[in-house]
Amino acid sequence: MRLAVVCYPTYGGSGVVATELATALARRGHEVHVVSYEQPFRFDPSQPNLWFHQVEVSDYPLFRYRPYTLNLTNKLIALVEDHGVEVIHSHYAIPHAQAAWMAREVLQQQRGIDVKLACTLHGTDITLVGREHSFFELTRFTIQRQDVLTVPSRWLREETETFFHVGRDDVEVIPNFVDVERFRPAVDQEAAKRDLGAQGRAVITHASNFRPVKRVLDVVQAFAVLRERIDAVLALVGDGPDLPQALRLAQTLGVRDDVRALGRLERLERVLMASDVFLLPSVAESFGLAALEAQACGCPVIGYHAGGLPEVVRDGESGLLCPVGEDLCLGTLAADLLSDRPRYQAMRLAARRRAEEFAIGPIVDRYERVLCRLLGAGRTAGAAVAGSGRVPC
Ligand code: GMT
Repeated sequence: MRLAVVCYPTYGGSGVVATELATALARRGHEVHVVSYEQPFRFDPSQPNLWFHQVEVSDYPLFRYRPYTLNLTNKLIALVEDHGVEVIHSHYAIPHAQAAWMAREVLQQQRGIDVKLACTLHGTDITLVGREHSFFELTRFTIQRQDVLTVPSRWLREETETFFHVGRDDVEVIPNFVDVERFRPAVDQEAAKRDLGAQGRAVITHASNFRPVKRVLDVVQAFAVLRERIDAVLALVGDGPDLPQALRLAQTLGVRDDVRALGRLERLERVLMASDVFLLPSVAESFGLAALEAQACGCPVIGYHAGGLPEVVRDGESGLLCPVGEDLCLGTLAADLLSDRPRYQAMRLAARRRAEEFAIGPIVDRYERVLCRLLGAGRTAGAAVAGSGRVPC
């Protein structure tokens, strides 16, 4: 299969899923062209069968706002013409699904070429941005015109169905996945803590893009509650608009000296391996990839019973979920858990087991099947073609 993958290159779940899926499909012998305005985070340029195509954004004095979507559309048209791309897989609807649909229209009407469209909806494209009046109609129109739609959770499928009037049978749930070899419990957790300057202390971690949906202030409030009982450090990984306010709140609550703002990290697993608890109190998380990666490192997750998180974290088994907004509950449950070593150790094992259910291989199989199915009879995914390492599709 010759595939174009359109994604955001930034530090965040949709770009990570798109890039790792592209890499995995390239490893299986598919020809994969990743398209974005910058080379994505976690993209490996040395991987055979995998190419990156940068969208050059036009500048002209008349353009107060640069027309990225148009440049992207033209890039997709060129990729189909020059490389015989058969499927365009957009990650995050806006503006990728619109650009893919426009490219297909041009190709069909001007060249008589039929390209298939797949779109993976990731979260705020449906729950927030896509619902804005100025995006809604076009988002609804273009997602309805995709040949296949996938979402990472049943919860996001329901949101898509309710707000965008897409039939439940037209949306396939394919969860996020994790490389369980890369994200694994530390052989020596104390050594991992030493690297963070937190030897002998509990490490509480939060990783995100620090947007309002993540409720980062609740992370700090919860940490302050826990800190009254447990000697702990709060590791904040990533960056975003709410980080400065979170640090100010830590100052106000008297815990600023225990907070480490680590910024964007290439190797998140190093911090997760040192972590004792991962906090993710989002109000509408479609899945929570970071929570999955934390569990893969044997780190229980504490968050809110909201969005798709209960589909990732088994409440009471691999983590603990509180009612939305109850940051006192988050801090108290975390402190109780860390004070009960046998229960905590059992939860660490359960977290790892839960993550193994989302191991990359079988989930890439599902994407591969869905994409290959688009190419029609005789183009199904399956065992490698003898000797070539290539799949039939
Ligand atoms: O929706 C966003 O905030 C952006 C997006 C991203 O690019 O990080 O995150 C979403 O996609 C991830 C991958 O599918 C999911 O694991 C995240 O839960 C989801 N974020 C939200 O729904 C808030």
